[in-house]
Amino acid sequence: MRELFELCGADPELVFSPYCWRVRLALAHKGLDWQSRPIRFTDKELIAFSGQKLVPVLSDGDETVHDSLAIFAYLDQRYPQQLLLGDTLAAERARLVERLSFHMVRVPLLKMLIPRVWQVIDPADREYFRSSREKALGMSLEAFADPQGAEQLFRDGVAPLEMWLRDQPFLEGQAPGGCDYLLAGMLLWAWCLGTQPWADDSALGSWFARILQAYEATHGPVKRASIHLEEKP
Ligand SMILES: N[C@@H](CCC(=O)N[C@@H](CS)C(=O)NCC(=O)O)C(=O)O
Repeated sequence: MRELFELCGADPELVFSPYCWRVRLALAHKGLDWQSRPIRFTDKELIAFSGQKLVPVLSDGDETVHDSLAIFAYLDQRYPQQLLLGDTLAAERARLVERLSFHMVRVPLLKMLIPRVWQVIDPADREYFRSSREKALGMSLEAFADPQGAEQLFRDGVAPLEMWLRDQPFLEGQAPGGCDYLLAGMLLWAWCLGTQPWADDSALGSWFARILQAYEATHGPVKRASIHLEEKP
């Protein structure tokens, strides 16, 4: 059996982690099915078998793999159809895209999404979420969150991608590959949390719609949160 341990909100059907979405998209790309095992931030005992504390964790028969990019590499090695990363050189390029997406897209989105994450997580997770994120950020959630300012940061971060996608339908060319899913996972984070800081009629918006449509065609509609932001962290 193939199981994907992934982060959920108070509603177990609301899975919103960008890293877990990368893996869902990668599994769909390979035509592989899986059982979702939604876990909350503090359900660490459910992934203790992986020897670490973060999701995604893929359990595939006797194999356990964590970390989205490591899971891409594992899937290519175990299921060579429809490669995600390809040869060593392509895998190194994907690592570069992963790092760039972390700084150029994840940081603006985090500034935008913190109040939304706060809304959807189980209230029992909130103390852990606050203390772990404040430790990592070196400041309070209130000082870091900046939903309005983050929109400009996001636009600046994705500007090179917008130009790239005006010339071709996917980051990887005529068909989607690993780099598309590394990035699309980040955007699905925003999407699932009920927001969309890109325009439908932008090249990025059309690209995202193509990836989402392909996923939904085989796996059904993606669950989105409807959020009223009166309750702040
Ligand atoms: N580099 C890892 C990052 C994994 C990661 O940060 N996962 C987050 C989900 S958004 C997590 O498990 N957070 C739980 C926690 O912070 O305790 C990957 O690409 O999979």
